[in-house]
Amino acid sequence: MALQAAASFLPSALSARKEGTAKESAFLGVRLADGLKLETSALGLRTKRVSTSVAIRAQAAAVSSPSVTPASPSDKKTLRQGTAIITGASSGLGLATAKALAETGKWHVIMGCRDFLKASRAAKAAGMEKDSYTIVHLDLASLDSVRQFVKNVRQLEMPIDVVVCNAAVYQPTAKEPSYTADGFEMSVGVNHLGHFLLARELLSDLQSSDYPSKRLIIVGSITGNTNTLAGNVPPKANLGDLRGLAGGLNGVGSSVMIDGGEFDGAKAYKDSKVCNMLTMQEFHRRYHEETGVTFASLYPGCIATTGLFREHIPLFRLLFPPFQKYITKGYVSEDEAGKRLAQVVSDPSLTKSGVYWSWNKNSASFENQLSEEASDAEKAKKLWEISEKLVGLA
Ligand code: LMG
Ligand code: NDP
Ligand code: PMR
Repeated sequence: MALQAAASFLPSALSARKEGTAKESAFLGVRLADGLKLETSALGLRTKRVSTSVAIRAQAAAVSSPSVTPASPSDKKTLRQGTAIITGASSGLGLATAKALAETGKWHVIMGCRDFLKASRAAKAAGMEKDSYTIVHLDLASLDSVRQFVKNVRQLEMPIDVVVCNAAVYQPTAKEPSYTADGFEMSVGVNHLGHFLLARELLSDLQSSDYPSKRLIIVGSITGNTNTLAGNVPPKANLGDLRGLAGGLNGVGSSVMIDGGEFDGAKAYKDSKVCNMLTMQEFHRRYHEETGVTFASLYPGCIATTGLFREHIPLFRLLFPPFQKYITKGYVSEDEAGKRLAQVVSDPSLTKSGVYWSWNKNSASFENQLSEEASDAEKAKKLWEISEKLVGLA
């Protein structure tokens, strides 16, 4: 695969040097041969200033402050460079967030991506400085890959201060389900179960970080929330009693849909987003006090131009951006959405845990209300327990 060939494209942030008898060095995430030494960029503090900043005019709980705070002299003395893992950073929101964070000089970004070459080209095209990021292979459609990713990230010997679960697939036109390596329906398998295992595995790393504000961010969406107009466009999210999930979502002994219904790709995506938002809250309930980690989710706005809609019909892809821009006014650019997520990663005022962030028309962040289902604590607990069985944690 591309990954094998990719070794020669290693960014300077991560150079792999063969030592002794090490024979091969398939790129990170594939395999690291014995004796392979990883050299990572020094995590020295940088002082480059942020070129742009989004003002947060906080409503509700948030306190007013600039989004990605420029380095100040006192920061220089006290705050080391942070390390943020972002899944699916090869395009769209993930890439824009990686860029926004890297540009501040305060963050080193570990890009967890399934396609190394694509990620490498995307980072270069976005103008990210070579030593501001490290690409590590991660295919969320395989639990083995997730476990391998965790091992590889640990071998980098960088602290893990923030984890952003951002990657997703959306299959609105699929007639038949497709499956992950472990046999789960793809949308829920990648968007929820892959991230669930990843987040659970990395929690101890977050806990042991000495960074002042450690965060686990899971990207949610308005379309999973039936208390909004967007969430009422059919098919609507609904997890039901989770009987399909409990049956393994494999289409063999059970339905491929969480609620036990017929396959519907658009619904599976929306269901997966409900899972993301429920998971964030369950993490908060179980671990916030014990670990000090901030758990949060967000709706970054409608980023109508991203690769998320790649499988939709061409007419949709043509009309969706102007529809969102001029009719719903819910549209945001990838850059703007990236700055929003970067705020949730690093803004000193957004440390509240268990929160779902949204932004108003003036790009001011506020704590938003989740739908009844997406804030159902009983369901969150059940989802957690079934999910941990499916990914082999219980
Ligand atoms: C499905 O179609 C697709 O089949 C599926 O593939 C997937 O994409 C899925 O949700 C995603 O959608 C839904 C389909 C049917 O909607 C359409 O896209 C049809 C478009 C029809 C266009 C109508 C005219 C709009 C104005 C013209 C603008 C031109 C640009 C068009 C661009 C199109 C891109 C979208 O959906 C329907 O059945 C249509 C009706 C949906 C209305 C839903 C609103 C219900 C509101 C109910 C009230 C809720 C109360 C909540 C209160 C909250 C208060 C805050
Ligand atoms: P994109 O398709 O641009 O980005 C999705 C990313 O996920 C890509 O980098 C993709 O990798 C990666 N990915 C997909 N499958 C896997 C996998 N199996 N393993 C690892 N990575 C994978 O979409 P967006 O940027 O729009 O989506 C990002 C997040 O934002 C998602 O969580 C989505 O639900 C959320 N969101 C998006 C909205 C929008 O309007 N676009 C609105 C609300 C939320 P590759 O590049 O290799 O395909
Ligand atoms: Mg929606 C205020 C109105 C609003 C917002 C913010 C969105 C966001 N959408 C809105 C309204 C409508 N949409 C209306 C009235 C319609 C019917 C015409 C409509 C349709 C529609 C479709 C077909 N919208 C869509 C689709 C998709 O395929 C997208 C989707 O559901 O992906 C799961 C989508 C979206 N609308 C949004 C957002 C943010 C999306 C996509 C991304 C996501 O939730 O992750």
